[in-house]
Amino acid sequence: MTKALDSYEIKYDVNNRFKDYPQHKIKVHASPDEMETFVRDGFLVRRNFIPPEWIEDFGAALEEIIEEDKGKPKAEVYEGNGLYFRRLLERNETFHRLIKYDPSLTVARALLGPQVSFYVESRVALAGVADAGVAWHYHMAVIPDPLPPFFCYPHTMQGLIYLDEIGDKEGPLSVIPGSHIDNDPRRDYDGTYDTHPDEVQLKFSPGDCILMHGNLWHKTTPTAADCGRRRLVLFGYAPSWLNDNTDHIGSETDSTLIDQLRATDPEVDELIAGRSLFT
Ligand SMILES: O=C(O)CCC(=O)C(=O)O
Ligand SMILES: [Fe+2]
Repeated sequence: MTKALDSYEIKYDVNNRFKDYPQHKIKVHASPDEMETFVRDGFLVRRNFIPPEWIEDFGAALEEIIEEDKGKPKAEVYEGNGLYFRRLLERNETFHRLIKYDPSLTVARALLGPQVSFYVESRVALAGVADAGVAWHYHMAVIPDPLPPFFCYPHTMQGLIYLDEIGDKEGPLSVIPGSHIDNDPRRDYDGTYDTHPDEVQLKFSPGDCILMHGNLWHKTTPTAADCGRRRLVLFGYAPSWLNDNTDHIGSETDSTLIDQLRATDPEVDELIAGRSLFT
């Protein structure tokens, strides 16, 4: 019997004359079988995804960020859920370790293509706070009805790294396998904690990760009153060409000409900045 492959190689040729038709060789950190499962089910669980010392380092970096955000007017504190922290690559260089982290980057490139963009965020639910959770949802709530002829299905990949033990009290994560590829994502359980007949409940140890498609339906079970803290590093990839911006070329400007408009008009913000989960 031959041993199953735990990695494989993809060679992408890209049709870009201006970059001399680049070739991207990717050693995918997953077996072909695992990738097939990911494509079908919409997720892949990775135990011990990060080196043990990173758990502590990410936790320490998060502690600093939690402190920095205390009392800030735009700090994200959600009753019945927890705290969120965005743009962590800009806030602490400890998270830069994830930028070229092959166990996730190569999987993202195998799923989305060689050119992907990347971000890191965090969700924290505090110890001893009951009923903190996230009801059924999916991340790419952007599918219009009717579907435009050239609609670009929101294929993205996200990763959730847990820094704490997630047992019954801390609220396991539930996912619905296969729910990421349905073009009609309106469901009667949207925004509820209802039990779903197909849900798979997952518990985690520090350093574990779930990689998932951005449109996989998931929820957490709300926390118990005697729960431990529940810290999560959330990261994600999208095709880098989606937000077709040219910020990195041409002469530089520190103009703030558009900033006020963006701050006061969500439509302008979306037109300029792209990613918009909640509009
Ligand atoms: O905390 C978790 O396990 C999941 C959180 C989540 O799904 C989210 O914040 O979008
Ligand atoms: Fe989520």
